[in-house]
Amino acid sequence: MFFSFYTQNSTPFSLFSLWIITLEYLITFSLFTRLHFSLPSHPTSCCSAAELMSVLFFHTMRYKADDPRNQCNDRFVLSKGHAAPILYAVWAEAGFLKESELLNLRKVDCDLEGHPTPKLAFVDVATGSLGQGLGASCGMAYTGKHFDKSGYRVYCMLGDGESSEGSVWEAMAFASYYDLDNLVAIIDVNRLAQSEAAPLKHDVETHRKRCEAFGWNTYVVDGHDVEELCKALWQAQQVKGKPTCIVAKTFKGKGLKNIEDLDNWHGKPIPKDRVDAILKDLQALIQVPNKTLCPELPKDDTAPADLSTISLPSPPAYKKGDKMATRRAYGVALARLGQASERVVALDGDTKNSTFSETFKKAFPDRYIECFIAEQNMVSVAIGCAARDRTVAFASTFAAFFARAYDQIRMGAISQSNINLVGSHCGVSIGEDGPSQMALEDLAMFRAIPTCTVFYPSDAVSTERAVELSANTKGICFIRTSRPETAVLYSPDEKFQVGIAKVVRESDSDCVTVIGAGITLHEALAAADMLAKEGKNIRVIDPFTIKPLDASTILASAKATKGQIITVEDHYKEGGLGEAVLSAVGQEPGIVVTRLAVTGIPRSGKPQEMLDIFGISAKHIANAVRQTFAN
Ligand SMILES: Cc1ncc(C[n+]2csc(CCOP(=O)(O)OP(=O)(O)O)c2C)c(N)n1
Ligand SMILES: *[C@@H]1O[C@H](CO)[C@@H](O)[C@H](O)[C@H]1NC(C)=O
Ligand SMILES: *[C@@H]1O[C@H](CO)[C@@H](O)[C@H](O)[C@H]1NC(C)=O
Repeated sequence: MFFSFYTQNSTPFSLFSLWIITLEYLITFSLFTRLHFSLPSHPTSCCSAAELMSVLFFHTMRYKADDPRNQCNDRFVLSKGHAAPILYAVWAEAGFLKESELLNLRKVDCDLEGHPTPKLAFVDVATGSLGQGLGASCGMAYTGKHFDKSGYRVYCMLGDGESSEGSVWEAMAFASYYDLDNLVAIIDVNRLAQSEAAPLKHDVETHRKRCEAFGWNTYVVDGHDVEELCKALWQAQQVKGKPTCIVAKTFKGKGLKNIEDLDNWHGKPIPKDRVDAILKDLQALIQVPNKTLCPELPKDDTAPADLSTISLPSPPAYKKGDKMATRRAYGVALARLGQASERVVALDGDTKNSTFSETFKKAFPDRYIECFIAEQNMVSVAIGCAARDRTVAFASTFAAFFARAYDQIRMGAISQSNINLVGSHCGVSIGEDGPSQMALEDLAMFRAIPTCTVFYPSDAVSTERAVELSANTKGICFIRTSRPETAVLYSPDEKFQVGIAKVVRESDSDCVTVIGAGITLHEALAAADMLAKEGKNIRVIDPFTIKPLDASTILASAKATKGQIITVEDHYKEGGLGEAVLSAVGQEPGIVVTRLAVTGIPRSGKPQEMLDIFGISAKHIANAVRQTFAN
């Protein structure tokens, strides 16, 4: 309440005594929070931020301390996640955690882990791989401003060392481009990083210039001056049209005698023989008796998320034999799903007319976020948008370019995020654009993500169902789409499920099971036609999801075809469809898996030429089948 006595660029002038008392409590609290830092973790990284955290959590932010994930609360992201103990300390002070619980920090049976994860209700996104918190905060702020249209604000704390990450600057550019005036970044400029000083040391002016150059309203403050912090954070709330950055000059290990501002203390516990003296020093500084601090409550202006299943409004409108690229079918599917739920949003990184997310944008311009050519940030923004189930986010680009966001995707899994990533232009079948644009590692990459479901639809009907299933599937979903036009294989009423394959060609006399997906499923069907003329029948399987893989359908088919399986994929051999099949049948005796896959670095050429050169076309599949007879 006292902050309402601030006017721009002035100090408080009335109820001064109340103000002073509150300040004293905040200062006291910041000392208390420092007291927790005798715990083993990153005490010096916490101490520099004690005042910042105190002011944020007990002066600036509005939230329900007993319901940290309430949709109306202000959000806080600790991007410098290694300072986790300070986050745990404020939530203990807020009353959500028991103070005694803090002593179980980093123990195997306690969720107060070394870095914050959403196992804790007050954590929306996992942090600890530096440079990712601000992108996620941008997603939350964009969602608050443009989708929820609510008053909650987003605060993100970064380290100065961390701000060397390029992804931080992708996020800085995004936030100012979208006028995210509900977003505040705080850089804890404590000079030191892990193994040496951060490049700018205490040069807060250069920090300021950089932030201003990126379009942010910027304040340089003494990060240990509670009153200055209260004022700067209050002013940030008044600014319209720009995000605010608080460049806070601090000292690493502040308050810890013979440790403060010294090298070589990053991530080190306070030596046992020094703890007592340090605690005594800190306690001596405390001037007022301890008192519970109470955060202000948020406005109740945000509705809870509607978590009901999202279904396509009608069956896919395709006829068998129609020609359509799965990438184009993705756009149609997402636009149709967008009719079913307002929570569906799309993001893209300037490839919307290639991935066809443009089709969604045309239908729902207000629910499309252009992320420009910054794929790492796009993934983080999507994670932020999907936090607290506020949206069902689909982010698309060329599948190859998700490789550069792999760390963000990995952190998305730890964040328990339900984002959907859609990668187009997979494999050599894109043709003329050449190897830099071809995704040939993406299946391996996404299969290795623990929470990930990997869809690889082969026609327009199954693409629609993949998009629908993905919207309702927990964990990260990846949908691999293809550039060439291919025939529709399924009728509109065909049912699809995660982990259930389709047998698309079979007879009583099949000699081999061929498994293909996307373009190679169509090559397999062409091979089946060629072989049928020679009197050889093959069974052809569309796995639909590569992870989970339908091992039982594959095994049953293999047993019906003398144990012979041929896999064919527009992907490198390592970690792709063939290896997924191998690991599914690995325990079974008498099964032989022959794998056709891309090897080496491809080149430009016509799609069909590429499939031939890299040994995954119908001709090669037919030869591989004939070979199994020769053996
Ligand atoms: C992407 C990434 N690289 C490296 C690390 C290892 N690491 C953890 S903390 C740290 C130093 C961080 O310095 P700064 O951002 O200044 O934070 P401080 O602890 O000084 O507040 C490093 C290098 C990491 N966690 N993430
Ligand atoms: C705060 O007060 C409580 C009881 O009022 C007391 O048990 C506790 O030790 C005090 N904490 C500190 C750090 O002085
Ligand atoms: C995307 O749109 C731009 C601008 O209209 C156009 O130049 C480009 O060729 C389009 N790309 C594709 C793949 O259609």
